Amino acid sequence: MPVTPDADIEITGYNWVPPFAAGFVRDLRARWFCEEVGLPYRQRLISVMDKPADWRSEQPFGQVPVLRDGEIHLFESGAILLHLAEKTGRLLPAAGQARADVLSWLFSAYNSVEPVQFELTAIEVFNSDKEWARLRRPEVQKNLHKRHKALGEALAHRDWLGGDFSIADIAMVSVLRSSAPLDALGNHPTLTAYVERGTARPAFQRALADQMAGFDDRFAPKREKA
Ligand SMILES: N[C@@H](CCC(=O)N[C@@H](CS)C(=O)NCC(=O)O)C(=O)O
Repeated sequence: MPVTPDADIEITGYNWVPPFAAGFVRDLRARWFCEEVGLPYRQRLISVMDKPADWRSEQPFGQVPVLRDGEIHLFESGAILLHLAEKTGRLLPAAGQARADVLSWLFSAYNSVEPVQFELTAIEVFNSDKEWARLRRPEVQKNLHKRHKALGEALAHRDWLGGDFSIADIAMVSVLRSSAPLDALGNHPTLTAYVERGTARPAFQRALADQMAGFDDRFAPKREKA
């Protein structure tokens, strides 16, 4: 139900991405929220290679996702999750320590885990053959292991970061699952189980299926004939 052509909420994603990115584009985080709470949204799928001319007026860094909610417009998937949670009163406790916990973990996904993981991605996926990558790799692996260890300890006796499932888990599971190509969770069974728990949720599965259904190879860049 959430993908609904005349819905008030519009989520912008891509109409095609290279295979390594399919299923990981960050509009998935907003779609996942909508699926969890049954909030209808329409999708706007743009070209990653040929974005609308004025796209930076909607997303200053030229990226996705962007959310439109009537007159309101937001970029940054974390801000979008927060907006949707506040709008619906779901997946974010209303007040007190419970709310503070969810906000803290939400920001930690974006500020304390994703950047370290991204540094390792830059090394392993995009620059693995470079000399600087060989020199930098051990330090980054150590830093990421420390973050994962701390997170594993926080999750040792609970299923979800804030107690109940929340927007912090949408963000953190999304960040951690994108480390799969790095094989970085191998030493952290608690985190592997957490990611499995999150991605087994029917709402995640529906959101993923809808993102994948939006990719169309007809929009792939045409290769020059050799
Ligand atoms: N911090 C941003 C990151 C957005 C982002 O990295 N978007 C990627 C897709 S997941 C993108 O549009 N990449 C294509 C580009 O930068 O041109 C968020 O969480 O929304």
